[in-house]
Amino acid sequence: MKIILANPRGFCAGVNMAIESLERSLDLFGAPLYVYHEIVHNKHVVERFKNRGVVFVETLDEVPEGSPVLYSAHGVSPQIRQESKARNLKAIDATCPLVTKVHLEAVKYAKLGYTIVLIGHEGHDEVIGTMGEAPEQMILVESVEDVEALDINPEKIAYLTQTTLSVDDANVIIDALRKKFPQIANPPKDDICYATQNRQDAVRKLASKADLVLVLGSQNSSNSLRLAEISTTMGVPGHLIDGAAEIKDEWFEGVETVLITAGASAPEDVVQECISYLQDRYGASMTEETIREEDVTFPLPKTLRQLLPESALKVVR
Ligand code: 2E7
Ligand code: F3S
Repeated sequence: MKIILANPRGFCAGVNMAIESLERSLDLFGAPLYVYHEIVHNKHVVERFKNRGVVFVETLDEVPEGSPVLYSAHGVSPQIRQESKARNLKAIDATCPLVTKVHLEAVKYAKLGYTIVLIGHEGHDEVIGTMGEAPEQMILVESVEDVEALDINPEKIAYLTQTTLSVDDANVIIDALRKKFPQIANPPKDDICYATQNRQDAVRKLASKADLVLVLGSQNSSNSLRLAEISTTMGVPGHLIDGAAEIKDEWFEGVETVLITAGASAPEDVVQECISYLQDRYGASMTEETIREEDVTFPLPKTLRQLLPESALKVVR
């Protein structure tokens, strides 16, 4: 058996920054430390932090008045920021800057009186946060059918997207929007982030060389789900797994080449664990294929930088 290891895979700049923010906050404040929503959508990351005294909450009233609270990488709505202020919480905002960019676009279009169509997945943390920027002026669409059902004034209309969508699926919806509203506005640069695009491009390019694709990531990770979907759509079965323990022997009948990749929230150690498993069980050999270099880093949140000594500050890779 041959393993092709996809690159880029795994942690993106936003995840590195969010995890580093939580590490530094734990050093500074100690446990228990509260985080609003899962810091990233990965079972291992969340479990490891839980074991160190991090408490993940779904509502702010679970956080004791006056305590520090971290916002997850997926961002929060202005309503959450207000509630946090009212409870006197010390907010540390680990929102990915590429999500903040979408929030700012929503605010800009809303101020100009636009109706904003957000392409995204209902109930996802990021979508809830972004919709909160202009709830009266935003409409969520998930499909072409949703676009067809839109009944809005086409004069001033713009679209934005969730950062982790399938590029291909989003383009189909954008085409439908453009057909229905030819004058629809959109930001100069894509909202689907560089990390999402690169991980998808790698699967699109490499899956055709494989008989099976293993995607490391959790079931609630939108970007990871998209990677498994893309390979399956290409006719190469894609399985989204949290780790080697979920690998099933029956997947490997007649399989000569396995592509392994990981979503933006999946730690590298679980990737390596899968490789070791396949090497031990099937004597697999491995080659890594890099389709693009990534060199993106984000600084720690300002509130955290102000609390840390100068010597502890470094740009997070
Ligand atoms: C933040 C954002 O945590 P994830 O699995 O999140 P998704 O959005 O894919 O469910 O991955 C990292 C990440 C991606 N997007 C974090 Cl807005
Ligand atoms: Fe940010 Fe994209 Fe990662 S939005 S958190 S860089 S997957």
